[in-house]
Amino acid sequence: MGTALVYHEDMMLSRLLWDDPECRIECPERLAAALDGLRQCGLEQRCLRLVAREASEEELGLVHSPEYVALVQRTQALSKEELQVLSGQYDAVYFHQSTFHCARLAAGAALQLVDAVLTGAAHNGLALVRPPGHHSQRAAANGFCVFNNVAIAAEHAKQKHGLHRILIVDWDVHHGQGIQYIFEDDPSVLYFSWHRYEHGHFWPFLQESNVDAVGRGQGRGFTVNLPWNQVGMGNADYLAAFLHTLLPLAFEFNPELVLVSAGFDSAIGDPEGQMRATPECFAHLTQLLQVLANGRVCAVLEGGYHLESLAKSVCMMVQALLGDPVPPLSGPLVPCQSALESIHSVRMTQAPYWMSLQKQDVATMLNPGSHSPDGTPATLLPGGPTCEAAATTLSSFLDPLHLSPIPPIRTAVALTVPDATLPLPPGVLCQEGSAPREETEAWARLHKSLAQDEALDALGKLLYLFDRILDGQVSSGITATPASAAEATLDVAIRRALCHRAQRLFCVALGQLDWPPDLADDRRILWLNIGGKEAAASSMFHISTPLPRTTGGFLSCVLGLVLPLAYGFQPDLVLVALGPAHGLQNPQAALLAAMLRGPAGGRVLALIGEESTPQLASTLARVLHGEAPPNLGPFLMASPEDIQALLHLRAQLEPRWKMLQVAGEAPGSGGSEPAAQSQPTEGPFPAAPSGPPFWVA
Ligand code: X5A
Ligand code: ZN
Repeated sequence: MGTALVYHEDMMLSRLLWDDPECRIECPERLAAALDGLRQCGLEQRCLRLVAREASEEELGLVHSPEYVALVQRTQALSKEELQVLSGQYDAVYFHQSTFHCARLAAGAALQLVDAVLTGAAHNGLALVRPPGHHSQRAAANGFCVFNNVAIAAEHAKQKHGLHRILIVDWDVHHGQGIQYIFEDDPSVLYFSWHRYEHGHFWPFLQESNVDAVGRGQGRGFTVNLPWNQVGMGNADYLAAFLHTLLPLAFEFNPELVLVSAGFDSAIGDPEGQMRATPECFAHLTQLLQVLANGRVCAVLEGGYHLESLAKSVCMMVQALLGDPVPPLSGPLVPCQSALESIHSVRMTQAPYWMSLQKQDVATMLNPGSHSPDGTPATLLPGGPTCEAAATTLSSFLDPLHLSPIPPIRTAVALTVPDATLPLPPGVLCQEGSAPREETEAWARLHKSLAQDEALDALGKLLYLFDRILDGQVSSGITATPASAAEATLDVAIRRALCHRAQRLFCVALGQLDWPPDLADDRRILWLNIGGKEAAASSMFHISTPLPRTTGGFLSCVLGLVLPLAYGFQPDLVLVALGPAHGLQNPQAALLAAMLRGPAGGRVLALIGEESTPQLASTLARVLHGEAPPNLGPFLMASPEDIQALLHLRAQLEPRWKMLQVAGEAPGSGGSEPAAQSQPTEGPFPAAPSGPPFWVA
């Protein structure tokens, strides 16, 4: 079991035989670059390599008309001149004598990948293919695409594997109108696409790429379009789109399989997209999708025309699929106004179809003054340089093609009573060591509750594990402490990290845990208590919210509060502490831990109560190690109180934590400075001590 990589070198055979500036970019070197990148990073070798097969005529017929398949088949025997004439009948398409063979391999690769994942031969995977597929339609080639690889794979998953809910995430920078048309009335396929749109002025210039195309008939609400109306969208915009539009719907939909139309023309440097998301962003997007469908994520290459950007982005995605910790995102994570306008309009347009969006945007609804007389929302801000990121050279994001160092140990479990029967996945280390007695005792003197033997033992283990995380030997860990000493142990952990030059520490404290009062003004610590009596923020760095009682409420809390705070803070390290009376079910704790791997580059320490079940330790170990969290169970809408709590906190915290925003700011509301320059309103983070980041040994 692992990550499948499906490929066939014959897919490099097709190429443009005449001059056509529009089609020139879809070249064989794209596949070579992606594959070379994977080899250079040592990632290809770690995958289960599968040789692509050709899709059969019957399989192509799942989506395409027999006449169209026959037409493409006949192109094998055409002369160059005839190929050029036929190509001219479609929009942005070229045929080559090898096109039929390549396109059948591309569709076959997608099918093989889905078969591997649905039969359990692989956890997840990537099909490296060309030609791409998402623009092609029942009886038409379009936009370099001949057969609709992802649509065929989805239909196959339904018909041959009996699936009922498939999510397609299309992060290519173009609208996959082909996929949209094929599934527009099908409620078993949820299609999400973001795309460069520029109010309809970008290829393929379709009205149905806009946000108001939501599907037809039974399929209404199962097409989700997020049009980008400006170029220059970056990491924060993509993340915000996932957290505030795609993921709430995806959890509610509860897919059995996730297919990704993985185009990397949405990455920085791409001539088509003109966007700014860095390759690391695709690792994060992948990680976020891996919490769905029990981790069954099948990605199929679509576009991506800047060879280095493509190669690096593919590496990042595969790294995430393999379960490695992924590099944190750099740069200020502040979504731009235009992105927020798009996100807001998706939420408004889709709200009638999705419980998870209902009543959630009340506080951030535009005030009446910003509506035009006919009641339609006015554009929030005039066009402007809101998406212009600070001048940074492209090469600094792409060069060199190597991966950041990954700790030799991904996950360690340090329990005071090592339990040999604890079901741990292979590769998880059972840590025996403890910190030196004198050191442990010195820390223990800070708190009475740490004096008793069990607490002291637990502290010694925690300190030892924590130091290995801080040294970069271990990526993530789980440790246990007696409930009576939980708060004190957490307090020591925080101080230990600060001594170790951690600049930013995100503490998610569940249940009855209070934070160290003397650190109240220390902005190196962002403290979030889940399970408090009421939603309250005594400062921008000390936040408390009740534990939501339903799955829907819990998901809104994670996607709408915890992760926006975590990504916005960009911590060096995340501490998740399950304190007394935390009230979390194991699947909830697992989801939280899994999703918190992203913001701090995989550096997560989970602190649990000694009396919690071995299942909890085991579940946390699995997700921190990269496995998918278990399903949360049936989706139940958030209660009005939970929705209120979130709205209340969002309103209070948005001025400082911009990733919480789900709508653009109204003109004149004071916060309309250009996104890239906006600095934390409470001043910069404490000055960094000189020297390398603390986790570099
Ligand atoms: C798969 C893909 C783009 C076509 C652009 C035509 N197609 N101008 O990225
Ligand atoms: Zn594209």
